[in-house]
Amino acid sequence: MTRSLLRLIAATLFSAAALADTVKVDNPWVRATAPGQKVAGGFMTLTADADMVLVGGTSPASKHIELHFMRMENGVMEMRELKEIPLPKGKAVSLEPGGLHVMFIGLKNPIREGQKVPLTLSVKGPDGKRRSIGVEAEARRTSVH
Ligand SMILES: [Cu+2]
Repeated sequence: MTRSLLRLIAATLFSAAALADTVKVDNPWVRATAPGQKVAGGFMTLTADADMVLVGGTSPASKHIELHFMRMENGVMEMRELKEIPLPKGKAVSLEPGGLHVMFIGLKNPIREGQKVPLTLSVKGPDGKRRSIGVEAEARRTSVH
């Protein structure tokens, strides 16, 4: 297939998705890494205009994207993988340090402060169909976990 044809198909898919149920993504960012670090947390606020579910994602920056939940339990950090994160209609769901987040697993390169990291979120709509949402997460350095 030619490159322009692929682009045309992509444009058609995206415009079709724009007419359907969507998820607004606010303030997407990713934590800049320390030397040798192979994972990084990604954060944002998601607001769906229908009952949807975040089911995963992909990024050229890492081998995998996982959905995680983190909390402090008796002074011990507990982090576990979630299969999905519900996005109830009209409710802002915050992915933030110390709670829900996306995890970039197996980083191919260090993430430097100020860098834009592409991320494609996969969400499932009320019809059970999956949609892709492209996001650019800005890398920030912060000491807060
Ligand atoms: Cu995590």
